[in-house]
Amino acid sequence: MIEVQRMDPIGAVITGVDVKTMDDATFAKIYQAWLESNVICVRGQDLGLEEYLTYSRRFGSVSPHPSKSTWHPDCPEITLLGVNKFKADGTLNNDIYRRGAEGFHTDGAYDQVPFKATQLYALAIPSRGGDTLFSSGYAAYEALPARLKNRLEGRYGLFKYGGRRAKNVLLNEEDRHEKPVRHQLIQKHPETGRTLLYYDHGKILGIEGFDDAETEGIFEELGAMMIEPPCQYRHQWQKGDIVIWDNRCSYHKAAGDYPPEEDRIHWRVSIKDY
Ligand SMILES: O=C(O)CCC(=O)C(=O)O
Ligand SMILES: [Fe+2]
Repeated sequence: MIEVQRMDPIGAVITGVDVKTMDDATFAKIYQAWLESNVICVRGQDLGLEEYLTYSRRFGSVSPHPSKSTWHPDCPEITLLGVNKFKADGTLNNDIYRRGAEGFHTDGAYDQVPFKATQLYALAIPSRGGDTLFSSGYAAYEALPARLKNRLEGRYGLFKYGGRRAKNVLLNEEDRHEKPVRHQLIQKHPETGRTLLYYDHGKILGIEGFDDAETEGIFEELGAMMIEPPCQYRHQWQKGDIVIWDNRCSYHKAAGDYPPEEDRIHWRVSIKDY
């Protein structure tokens, strides 16, 4: 029997299901829990590549990540996290080891249609550290001072992979020159209808309609809140966990703190709407 344990204020942990054989009514409960909780974990799964893709496609279409160098060699729709962590000279490659650990962010903001969801399946988990931290975009909106809410309402941010620091080493050279895209900073979630702040300090380049000094001031205010928003759910991984988060209304970051000599490996998929 499916059991959904809701965390407060966000997150849910689901047990008692096998995603390979689950019926539509059970999946509907999972999808609903995901919409309501921003991020959910389905525990105790044992999946091959195709089984993982089949389950992922229940949420939407699986789309290859622009970082081609980290694609699974047999399957471009799956990105490998934590693989090839050491360089040829034996030193730690921090772009792999600390991927996603630089700050709270939302995946795919550099895309005209950002990823609706990101899902990770845990194949190997270190003995300590390596958690993933989450924070809600609804809570971020609610926490904004009224003055900022008013200034940002109807405004568009410009976003690009790597942002102002042009941190794009995981991209091949030919993929580094995409144009910035525009996203409204205050949005309504397309499924829940709730208002949220859409922001990514590591990907935003500017805000339309504000001069450089005004934009910088807003970045500073938002950045102070968004680089370290309160972590509202901290996922401690178990092997066999599938975690999916809603990029439309949440921020996340990797803790980036596990013993580097140990394995921490995930299959990661990026999901868009059908
Ligand atoms: O490895 C993690 O915990 C999360 C990394 C990340 O930011 C991502 O996969 O989008
Ligand atoms: Fe991420």
